[in-house]
Amino acid sequence: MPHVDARTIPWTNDGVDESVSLVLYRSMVRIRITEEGIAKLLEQKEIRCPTHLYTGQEAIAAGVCAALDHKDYIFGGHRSHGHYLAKGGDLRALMAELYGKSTGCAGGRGGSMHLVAPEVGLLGTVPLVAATIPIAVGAAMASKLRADQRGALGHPQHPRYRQVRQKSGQWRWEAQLGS
Ligand SMILES: Cc1ncc(C[n+]2csc(CCOP(=O)(O)OP(=O)(O)O)c2C)c(N)n1
Repeated sequence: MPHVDARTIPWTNDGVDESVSLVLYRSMVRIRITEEGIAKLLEQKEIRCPTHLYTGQEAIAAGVCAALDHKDYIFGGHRSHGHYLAKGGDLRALMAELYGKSTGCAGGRGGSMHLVAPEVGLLGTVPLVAATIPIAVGAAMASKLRADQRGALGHPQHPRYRQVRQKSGQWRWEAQLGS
């Protein structure tokens, strides 16, 4: 799946360039088809780990990940198959993780809610609600200190979000806190 760098997208009042729309659409369809396949496997009890599907939210992950630079960091919550795929995570490693295989993205130890793909900037998904907000701020802070210009995107779900947002603003770290 080619990565779209949003800074090169010719945005106009009429929408986006057709080739960009196609890439975004493919990203959304890829997530939907994957989720539908996983839903069947769950029904058949082939996959047994606790799983939260991303069906219906594909546009968010596809659009947000397209707006990020390839090296930027993202984090996810308990429902993050879409973020993993849209950021460029390997599909086979995702499926292997759901099956609990050692070839899974987290070595088969994490399952659906503990995905990781550092090679594409997904540093982890954490099912504790809002836990990734302070972690994303930390990753942004580390990037700032290294001066390697990576952004970090966390997942607000909680009042703690406001508290960390204040800290983030106060320290001027480049963390984006979006859904
Ligand atoms: C700190 C913490 N408290 C409670 C839970 C239990 N819990 C799991 S999912 C969830 C709701 C999350 O809602 P939302 O962020 O809107 O995501 P959705 O599942 O609706 O996509 C809760 C409260 C948790 N995982 N972590």
